[in-house]
Amino acid sequence: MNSKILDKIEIAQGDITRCDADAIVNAANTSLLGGGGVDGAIHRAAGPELLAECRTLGGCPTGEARITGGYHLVARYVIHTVGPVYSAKPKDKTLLTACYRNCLQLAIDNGIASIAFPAISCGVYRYPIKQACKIALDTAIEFMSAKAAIEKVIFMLFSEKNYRVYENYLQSLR
Ligand code: AR6
Repeated sequence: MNSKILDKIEIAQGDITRCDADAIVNAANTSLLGGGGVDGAIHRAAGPELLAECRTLGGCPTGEARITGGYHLVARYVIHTVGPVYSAKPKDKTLLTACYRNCLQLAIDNGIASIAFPAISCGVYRYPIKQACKIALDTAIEFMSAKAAIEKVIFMLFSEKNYRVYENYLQSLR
């Protein structure tokens, strides 16, 4: 494994709304009009201006991503993506991979050097954390191996259990 790529990845535990990356990723739903979990936390921290901008976007299909301002967040941008509701079918992996890829591509398109991801689909949408972690890290590594523009990808896990899953998987790649 290319250690220079792995050095661009950071695993952290905490609240993504406090993260000082250029962009934080929101695990949204197809309406982009807010919800619970990390989506609710991001909208609360960013303020009502975020919802106002989201209303202009007309939603987002599962697997795709959209970008808005960060408003009252430390992060300048929010990249909203819609993960799959876990169904134990092969399309889950295809869609979750697309979420990570599309967020990273939007970051490059907008000159974003650092981006923080939550564990997309691993809450209300019930994606098993070990499978989702492998998809998240493998996709980020593959993407950064092909395109060098992103300097830092942070995976911000809310729970200690999920943090350890990511740490263990990253260690296994070193
Ligand atoms: N910072 C980082 N991670 C968080 C935070 C936070 N502040 N809060 C929760 N998490 P979820 P999903 C973790 O349910 O499964 C919403 O209602 C959480 O522990 O937020 O993609 C949307 O509107 C979990 O590991 O997102 C959709 O309807 C992870 O973030 C639906 O939920 C994702 O959990 C999306 O479901």
